[in-house]
Amino acid sequence: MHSDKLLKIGIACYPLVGGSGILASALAMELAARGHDVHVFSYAKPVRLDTSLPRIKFHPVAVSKYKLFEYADYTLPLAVKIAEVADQAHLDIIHAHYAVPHATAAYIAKRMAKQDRLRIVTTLHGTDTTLLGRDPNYRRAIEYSLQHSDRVTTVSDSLRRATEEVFDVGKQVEVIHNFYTPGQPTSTREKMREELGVGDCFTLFHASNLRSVKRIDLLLESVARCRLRSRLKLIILAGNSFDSFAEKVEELGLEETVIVRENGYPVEDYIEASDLGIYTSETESFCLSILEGMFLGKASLAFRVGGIPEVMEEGRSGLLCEFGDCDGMAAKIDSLIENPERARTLGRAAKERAELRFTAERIVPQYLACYEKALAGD
Ligand code: GMT
Repeated sequence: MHSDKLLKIGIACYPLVGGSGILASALAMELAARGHDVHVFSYAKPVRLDTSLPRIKFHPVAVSKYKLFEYADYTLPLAVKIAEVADQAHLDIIHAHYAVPHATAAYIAKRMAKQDRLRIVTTLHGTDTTLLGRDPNYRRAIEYSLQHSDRVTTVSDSLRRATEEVFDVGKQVEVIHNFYTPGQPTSTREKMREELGVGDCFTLFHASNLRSVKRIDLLLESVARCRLRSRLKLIILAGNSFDSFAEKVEELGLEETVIVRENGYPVEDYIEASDLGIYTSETESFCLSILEGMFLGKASLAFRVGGIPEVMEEGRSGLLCEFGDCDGMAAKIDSLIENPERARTLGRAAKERAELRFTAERIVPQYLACYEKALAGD
């Protein structure tokens, strides 16, 4: 259990639509709502961070573009900004979300800061272990930064195991699952379905940054193999440009099936309009988007990779296929098109599970307890 002591917490994260920045922003706002002072560091305002809230201060990190630099450096300006704020605001904790470069910048800041109370908590989110952790150009720096973090957490047990395989962390790695607080949809299911033109088709949604680990090729293949494709739509909420997949959509004859919205917001409106989430990643430490759907009563169909089986229980609050089994995915979609009530039953169980296990009320105290252990030198 954590005490009621109010803390001064710095959070370094990415500002983009990726899950690590979204989780870090949600955590910042939840901590501020509980009375803590929260300082957020990034090169742009994180998309879901509401900086008008009391006790939230956003510190933009400016990157200088010197002619000598072929590649602009972000790690050092971030470290300098954290150290400055640590001194001025007497930060207790700097919480690095995604190790590269945040945990390294936090370590440099801690060494530079004029106060000696600053403690580092690093949360690994996924590819900082699974991709960069295996990259010889990064591995050693990440491992060093983890060894010099006071506490290290991962967002799933699967990622904890991967982390312990890849790095010698030198300390216990704690699992703190992700949480989500759904926003209110701003439209109705009927209006959104009309706007999207999905008619009475069974509607899938996929929300991601479309990076290569998301395997959009397998997503499109799975949908293309559905026998009942004429009764199906797929909404893709794309965090990045979808242009490079347009050819594949055409090649598979999916022009009438796939509806793309780049940076569609709020996600709640689109999820509400759909019937089932679909994820085909080759690696996924947690998959926050699946959780977003669960809170809105929508289950997902996904490949059995990484931490996804920790988020949903197969056959009860979601459906899984082995990685790469596009025929299996298509068969499951077809059976739900024929029996949409089954999708609704899965969705109700998904919501129940999300509300039981992955709320801010349940998860935020685990981060606070982690901060206190870091401060106590545990
Ligand atoms: O590691 C990444 O891919 C980055 C990160 C992001 O910013 O989107 O995604 C990871 O963190 C999310 C939040 O904890 C998890 O829900 C995602 O599963 C995870 N992505 C991967 O493991 C590929």
